[in-house]
Amino acid sequence: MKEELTTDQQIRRKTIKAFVGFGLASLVPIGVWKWINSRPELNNTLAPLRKTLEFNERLTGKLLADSHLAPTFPLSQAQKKVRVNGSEGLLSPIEKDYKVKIESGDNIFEISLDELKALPKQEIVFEFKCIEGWSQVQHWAGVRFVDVMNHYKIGQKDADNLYKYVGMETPDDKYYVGIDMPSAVHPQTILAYEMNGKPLIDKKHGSPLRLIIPVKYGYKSLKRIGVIKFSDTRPKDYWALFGYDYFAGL
Ligand SMILES: Nc1nc2c(c(=O)[nH]1)N[C@H]1C(S)=C(S)[C@@H](COP(=O)(O)O)O[C@H]1N2
Ligand SMILES: [Mo]
Repeated sequence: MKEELTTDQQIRRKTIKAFVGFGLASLVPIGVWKWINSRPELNNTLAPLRKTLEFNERLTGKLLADSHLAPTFPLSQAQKKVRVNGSEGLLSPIEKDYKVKIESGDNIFEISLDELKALPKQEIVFEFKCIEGWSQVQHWAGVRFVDVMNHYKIGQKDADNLYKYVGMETPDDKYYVGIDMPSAVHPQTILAYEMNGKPLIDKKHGSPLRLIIPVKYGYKSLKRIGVIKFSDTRPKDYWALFGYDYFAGL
């Protein structure tokens, strides 16, 4: 016999369904699903490599589905005059032949800015929040960090696991941050090379490449990335050494 539901129960079930549907849809924008599901280049990859990549994607897919998105804003709301804060690690001159050093296990190499710019560009307008008490809607663009990981096959400890953390340092190692992996592969986490639609040329804002990580307070958004290293132990973190929260989540 079919179970009889009271009107109240029916409404509750519908509401739960609608809520779950809406919740999921709002968590992962369509672009992310497309990104997870398309990836045509994988079809040409050698079988064993493809397996780890598929694993990697299932994993990052799961992490993405579990993650929340920072609110975004219309472009018109982005501040033209972007506030500056913090200059640790920005005082030495920028090398002419700027490259980011990567350390992922035994895989140690460098990536140029042009190589990063060749990957898909991601824009974001979000509210940048400094723990010192100011915030500002800002417009940044660059490459998703997770895209860099997948493209260069870095950050994978073995066939089944990603490293637990990513450490980033300025070229002179005077400012440094540690980022937990779920936040590093978050779809809004980008290595930014544009601010307000123009190349990031301002040294004070981290030219030529900086981290933008909207799910965390500003002190994690390291300016002028020199080194990116993966590890299972917590990388050193400038402000955590002064007692600020290591995760700095919003
Ligand atoms: N290299 C470096 N990155 C840094 C800092 C710094 O002192 N040096 N300060 C952090 C802090 S506390 C904030 S709030 C943001 C400010 O970024 P902005 O100057 O582009 O506003 O950069 C972060 N990244
Ligand atoms: Mo800050």
